[in-house]
Amino acid sequence: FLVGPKTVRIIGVPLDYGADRRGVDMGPSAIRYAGLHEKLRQAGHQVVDLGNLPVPVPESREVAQTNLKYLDEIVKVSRVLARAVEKAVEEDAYPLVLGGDHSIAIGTIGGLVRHFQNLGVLWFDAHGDYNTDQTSPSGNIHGMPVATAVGLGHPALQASFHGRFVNPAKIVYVGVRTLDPEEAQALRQSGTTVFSMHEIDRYGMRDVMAKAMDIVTDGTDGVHLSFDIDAVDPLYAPGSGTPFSGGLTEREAHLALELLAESDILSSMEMVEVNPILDEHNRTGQLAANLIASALGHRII
Ligand code: EXY
Ligand code: MN
Ligand code: MN
Ligand code: MN
Repeated sequence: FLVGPKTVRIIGVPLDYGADRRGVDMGPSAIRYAGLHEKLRQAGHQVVDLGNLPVPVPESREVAQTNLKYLDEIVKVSRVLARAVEKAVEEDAYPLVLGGDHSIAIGTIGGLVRHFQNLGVLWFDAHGDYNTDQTSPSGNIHGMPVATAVGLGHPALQASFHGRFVNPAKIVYVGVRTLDPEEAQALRQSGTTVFSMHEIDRYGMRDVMAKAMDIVTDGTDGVHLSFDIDAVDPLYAPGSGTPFSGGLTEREAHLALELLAESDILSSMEMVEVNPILDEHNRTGQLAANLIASALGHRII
């Protein structure tokens, strides 16, 4: 097996409070239905599914039009998720978090930094997710998790972090192709590394991943992969609420994750923003399951 045998602990987070479009709350089911467990077992892993965390439906809540929409709900779920993720890594299991919108990364990474001293993060996304309540054009918290993870933005969002944040120099983006103006400015000053689509076109995915893996492994004691399915071009991943053209091909995405599997550097992973309502016969759910399997060493031969 490519990737050393792991106890993969699946945690579903059916949350769509962080996004404007409904439907990503069904992402965990769509990814499970695509045969996730079987593929992971074939790759030599033990799979334990904790089911979904309880998340109240938005229809039972009121939306206040603030620059932090559904703040209380997101903070509550983040706390529970952070604890589940922390417990998993403490028990030597490999957390696999299924979203849900990208605001769930606040809980996932909050839990991870309570365990790892110096966490590396690979962030696959069309977007930067580096807004704060001060810069966000939408108030949607799924545009804010990376800023939160480095300690920027509203303190309420940082509750899960217990005062320990990710070093921006250990964050690497792959696939970025759209940023808000103030977000771009903040990112330029952040110390993170951004491999936008330009770098992927220019150097190829293989070289980009070699550089990315160097950065996130150097001096770190854990590496988290946060994969927003909108990193992949909408041609291959139509089931996403924030599609943006000019993205990764299906093959580039697989190659990136196969290279990660070969080096076996990941200690946790999350797959987010799969929206079955916008999908075509669960094509995007299947792609998400296949990408997770690739990252965990699944091979056809
Ligand atoms: N930058 C925009 C905002 O903050 O509203 C869009 C963010 C979309 C975030 C997506 C899922 O990665
Ligand atoms: Mn995202
Ligand atoms: Mn701990
Ligand atoms: Mn995105």
